[in-house]
Amino acid sequence: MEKKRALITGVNGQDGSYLAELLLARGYEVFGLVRRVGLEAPEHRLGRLLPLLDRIQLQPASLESYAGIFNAVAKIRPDECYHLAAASFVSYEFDDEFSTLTTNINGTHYLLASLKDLVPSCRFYFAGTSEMFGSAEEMPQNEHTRFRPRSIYGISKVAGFELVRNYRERYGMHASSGILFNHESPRRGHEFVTRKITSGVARILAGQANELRLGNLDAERDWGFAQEYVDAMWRMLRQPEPDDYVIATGRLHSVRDFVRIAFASAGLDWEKYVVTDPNFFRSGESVALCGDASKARRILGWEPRKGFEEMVREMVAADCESMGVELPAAAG
Ligand code: G4F
Repeated sequence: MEKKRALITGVNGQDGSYLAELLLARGYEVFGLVRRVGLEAPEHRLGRLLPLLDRIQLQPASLESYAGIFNAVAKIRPDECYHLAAASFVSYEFDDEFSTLTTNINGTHYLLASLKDLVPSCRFYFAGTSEMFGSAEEMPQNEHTRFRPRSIYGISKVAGFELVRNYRERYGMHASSGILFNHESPRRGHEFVTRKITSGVARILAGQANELRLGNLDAERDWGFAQEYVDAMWRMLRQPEPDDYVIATGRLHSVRDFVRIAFASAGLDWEKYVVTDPNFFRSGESVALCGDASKARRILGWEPRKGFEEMVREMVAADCESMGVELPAAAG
């Protein structure tokens, strides 16, 4: 039997790399869209994919070019397409609003339009986010909660979400959106607070730093484990009908909780090292978002498994290992 062909945008990100592994393990032929520069220096730009490079096929294309996306889709003719690529750092300052909006909205639109014209039977997944809820009116948030985005990133994702819904309803495409709350792992980018903390702990243990500067320690997030979240994406495309699903743990933790567990797992007292720095506070950040994933549990049979503390410890251990520092045996 011919293998199913899956196209992943953002394949070199945290989620993309986990998803590529999952699809390979489930017998797919995996294609990844990357920027041309990524192919020039894969060891620097495609680090998370290095162990997979001989098993996936990379196609250079920019999400900013309709012709580039159209040609890539025409060449690959995927059975499933997972659209994960986006400018994804959250800021409430509206500092880079034009580029974030243009890339995120056009990229999604170009992809949907190309698939509709070339392979309308392709099943499509869109990476939505809890940032779409913004200053939500209810807690926890589910698929019926009104979107009130407060960041440009959130606005761009609401626009993408609406494009997906319209392509589904107008053209009958099997297009689904996951509304994913924060999800972390040892592959998380260093610009996000969780990885900043765990790599900071490893640097302190290695004697390369003596403090860690952070923003609001009282900020709360619903943090899950990324590898489990990509499985939810795959499950969405298995359903007979396309739909939208919240993916979350339903539990809130503060940045301070994360810090405390991370430092304790390395035998360190966090209060000696963590400095709060106004530069890392986000103005305009207010509501803590917490997801209700009961629809995903009921229909997809998906539920979060790894606990918060276990995930934090694993992230610290992975950063220590990659830096060649040993965790104290009795830490924790
Ligand atoms: O790790 P963060 O930067 O993630 P954020 O903003 O919640 O966004 C992530 O999750 C979203 C939901 O899935 C995605 F849409 C988005 O693409 C991204 O993946 O910040 C988490 C919290 C915030 O409340 C922030 O104010 O940590 C707080 N924080 C405190 N100190 C910090 C810091 N965040 C960062 N990045 N750096 C700090 O020093």
